Amino acid sequence: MLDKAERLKKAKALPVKEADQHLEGRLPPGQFATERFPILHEGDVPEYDIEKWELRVFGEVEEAKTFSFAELMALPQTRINCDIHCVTRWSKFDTVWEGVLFRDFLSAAGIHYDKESIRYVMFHADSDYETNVPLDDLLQDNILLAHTYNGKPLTDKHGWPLRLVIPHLYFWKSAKWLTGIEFMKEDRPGFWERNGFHNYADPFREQRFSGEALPIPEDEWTKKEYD
Ligand SMILES: Nc1nc2c(c(=O)[nH]1)N[C@H]1C(S)=C(S)[C@@H](COP(=O)(O)O)O[C@H]1N2
Ligand SMILES: [Mo]
Repeated sequence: MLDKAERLKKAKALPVKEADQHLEGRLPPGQFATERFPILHEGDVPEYDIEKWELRVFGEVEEAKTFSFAELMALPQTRINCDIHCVTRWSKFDTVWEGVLFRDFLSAAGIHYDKESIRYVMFHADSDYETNVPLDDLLQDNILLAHTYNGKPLTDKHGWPLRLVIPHLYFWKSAKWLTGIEFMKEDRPGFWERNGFHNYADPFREQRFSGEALPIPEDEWTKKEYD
């Protein structure tokens, strides 16, 4: 047993896989493809009593509502396959998620808002995390409130019980441990958006930072925890 622990401690990190030729168009500039699933977040991994957990919808909506996990599970469910891209330079191809499409959530859960004036949504998450996304982006057909990854419930570290998946923006927009969805008339920057990261975050246009490049070493992500 001890031997094994020692061997594991000494094990070298897997070499970073270069993107295969046929994946070229799918790898955004400045990214490296990996088969690992790095774990990145600020603060501690929260713990929940799923019976008490709830998701709040509030802000500029006709009526604020809260949803239990069971209520979300009773809504129409969708599976998506997508590539994900983190600003720290890792990309992961063909990740499979299940949950409720954001678009379906709005209609099935009866979220009414003024379509003329609501342009932005702020996602609230534990611990004290926020990220802002234009509403139009969220109405596309692969934006998911996800509870399942590769056929299994999300692990605690990857956002159980509910996380957002927005494949076409850098992955910091895909908030883990969602607690609230706020509808807004005006845009407002979230946590990373206030801390030097791009407001919109399109990986194919390399929208990493809002000003000067931040000093993130290119290989920093290879040193993070992953599974
Ligand atoms: N609640 C919360 N969600 C978060 C974060 C965070 O710090 N807190 N970090 C973001 C960042 S920077 C990334 S890259 C992804 C990482 O998700 P993963 O750990 O499942 O790979 O989560 C995003 N969602
Ligand atoms: Mo990230």
